[in-house]
Amino acid sequence: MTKQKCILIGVPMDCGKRRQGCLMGPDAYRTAGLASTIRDLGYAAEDRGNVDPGTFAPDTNDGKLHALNETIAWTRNLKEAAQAAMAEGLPIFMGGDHALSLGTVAGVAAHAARQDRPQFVLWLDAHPDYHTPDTTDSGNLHGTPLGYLTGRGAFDGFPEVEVKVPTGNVAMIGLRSVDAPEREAIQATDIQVADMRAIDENGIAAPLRKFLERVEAAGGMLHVSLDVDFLDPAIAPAVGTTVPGGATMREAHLAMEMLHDSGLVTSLDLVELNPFLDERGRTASLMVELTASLLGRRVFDRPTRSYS
Ligand code: 5AB
Ligand code: MN
Ligand code: MN
Ligand code: MN
Repeated sequence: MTKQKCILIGVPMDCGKRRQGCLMGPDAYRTAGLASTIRDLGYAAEDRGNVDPGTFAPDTNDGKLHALNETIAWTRNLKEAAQAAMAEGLPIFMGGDHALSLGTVAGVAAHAARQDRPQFVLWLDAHPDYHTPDTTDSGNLHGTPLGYLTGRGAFDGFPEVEVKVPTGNVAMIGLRSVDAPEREAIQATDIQVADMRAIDENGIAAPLRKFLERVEAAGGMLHVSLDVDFLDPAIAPAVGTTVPGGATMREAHLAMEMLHDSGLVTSLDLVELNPFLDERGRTASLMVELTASLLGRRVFDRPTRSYS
């Protein structure tokens, strides 16, 4: 990865689900020293403060979908903020719940299209977040971003996704909680999936290497969306949707180290951190450490790996 400028963007978005607390995420990352950690690795890092959703009609929440108007408002503003930040460096979105990816990925994909480059998305998560407003049972829109971004189903009221992410450009790694409508839909696509069973059998390097080879061969831009619940709750308790049996500390660091060595990552979401549920900041600190690995912190230098 060339040492470009990292643009830190706080996204105190908390409306993608009912349990509150993710709005404290951006300040937890600041407190855990994300910017200085990045600078210590030799990058420039600018903290641009927080994005806001602007004005929106109050949500009555009498329908199935929770905080629909607010989520749409965030999506609009985030899409713009993401597209603008891509012209300047490597944006790191400090969330905020995973509904923020509705906007951030739409924005980075729009930027990629302008560069005539395909957008790839790596989803590190216990969940596929592949619902649509129709298929979601919970009505929590943090479970829908990949449905929206790939053009699955109707997202009434949301900005139109002019530049969809082709399902063949998506990899989901870490899955262990998949709802029935998501499973059926995923199986009908060419999304690359590595659930925890596959990781147990083959390790995390094999599916990631395969995906990175495809990104590199296509000359793609790579967005990484890192959900705290990708990690095992024993090492990352600060998330509302814990699912046991997640990635270990070393699996997660290895994935980040491989992402760094690939030189392919162009944008990053850090999502679902709920500092209210943390234990003395350990989850926030772990997410900062993982970001450091993704940006090149290492024990010894290794030759940069080519994936083509
Ligand atoms: B997260 C669930 N599939 O739709 C739903 O944390 C969970 O961003 C979604 O991955 C989890 O509510 C969303 C049961
Ligand atoms: Mn998620
Ligand atoms: Mn999740
Ligand atoms: Mn979650």
